[in-house]
Amino acid sequence: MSGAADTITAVDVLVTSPGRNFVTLKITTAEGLVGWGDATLNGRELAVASYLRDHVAPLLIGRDPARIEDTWQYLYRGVYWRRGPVTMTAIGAVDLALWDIKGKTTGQPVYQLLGGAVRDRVLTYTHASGWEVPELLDAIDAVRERGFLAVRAQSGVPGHDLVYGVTRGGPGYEPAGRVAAPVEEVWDTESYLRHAPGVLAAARAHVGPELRLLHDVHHRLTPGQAARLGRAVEDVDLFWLEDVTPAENQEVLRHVRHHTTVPLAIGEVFNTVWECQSLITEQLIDYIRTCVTHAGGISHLRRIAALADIWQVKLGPHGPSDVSPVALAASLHVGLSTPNFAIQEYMGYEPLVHEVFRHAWSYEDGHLHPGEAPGLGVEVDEELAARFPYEAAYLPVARRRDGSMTDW
Ligand code: EZ4
Ligand code: CO
Repeated sequence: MSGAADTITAVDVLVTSPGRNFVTLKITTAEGLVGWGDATLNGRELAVASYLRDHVAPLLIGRDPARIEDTWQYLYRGVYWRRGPVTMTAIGAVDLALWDIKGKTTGQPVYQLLGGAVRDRVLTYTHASGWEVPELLDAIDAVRERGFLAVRAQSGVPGHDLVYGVTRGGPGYEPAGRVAAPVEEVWDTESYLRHAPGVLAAARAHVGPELRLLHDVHHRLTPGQAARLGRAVEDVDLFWLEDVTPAENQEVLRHVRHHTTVPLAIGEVFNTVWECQSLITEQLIDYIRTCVTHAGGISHLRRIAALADIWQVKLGPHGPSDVSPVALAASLHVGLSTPNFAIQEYMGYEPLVHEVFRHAWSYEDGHLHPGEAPGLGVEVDEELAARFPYEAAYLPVARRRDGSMTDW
């Protein structure tokens, strides 16, 4: 490594769709180092690709890649408008790529640069779903056989054709379908509220006390309904109940908290520490779900973790199929080196995704490890990626039985 500062010489954006869309940032330096970042924003991929290509790439050429924090501040404060998923995902991608380069410059895996490991491996959870309870229990057994110690359980709801997190038979669940416009689902909250506690109780009775069970409500309830559901599932001993209400109005969580002791997890759609602030400092949640991609990268996720640590809130980052293997790697480097990290969501990827993104991270016995490769430990096969161009894909929308829009 030379003492002279390296400079950024090229910034490229790859949009590839090996089964689903991913936006990947590639930063190249004068010394020939390459850093990778994930810029995938599910259903709005091309907005971030344009933001990076048209507004960020020209500003990065000639900069010192070692100045990660200064570049973060430059892109965050410099934009004036601040925050928002498109801006923060773009900044997150740059941040990841620069940490990747710093790791490669120093020959260290990123977790070593973050202070080193505070644990040997990172606990992870995956998804199990079945339309009917017996199918769900089979799905839970299948993931237990793969060694998982924590499972998110989702089922169908009577009177519905489509439900978040579940497919009827068929292949694995993928929220964003390759469609020209969003699929429309009909959603009946009262029916869900009558059905879900029994499903979760059946899951607990089936697995016994040890397995960690999680459930995602996906922003569908009012505060009163959330409080009722929390009470109704208290005996299930959930690891967490996720996104019980939409979290734009965070005051309402006080009501939920007052009525139930069920552990609450929120934040996969948050982009900055400022959206987490009152939920954390008022101890209205137990787990903060911010994703390393959508919340400004490693540098900003660490800031959120540091605030959360003071208030005994733990990190449980988002990790569905739309968070690429590059971002998953980054989340694992944070997880291995952050004391108040609790659990990493890992939905898994189609085989082709593992070929396009060759990664040092690995799964074993219910845990993930980022590996020992310098940097983030993911290399992108650009030739293979180029064979799968972008395909329009959207998350569904949901309507009530009267046809009005509701939260998805
Ligand atoms: O709906 O990633 O906890 N996981 C989730 C995901 C999200 C999708 C949105 O892009 O809620 O399935
Ligand atoms: Co979720």
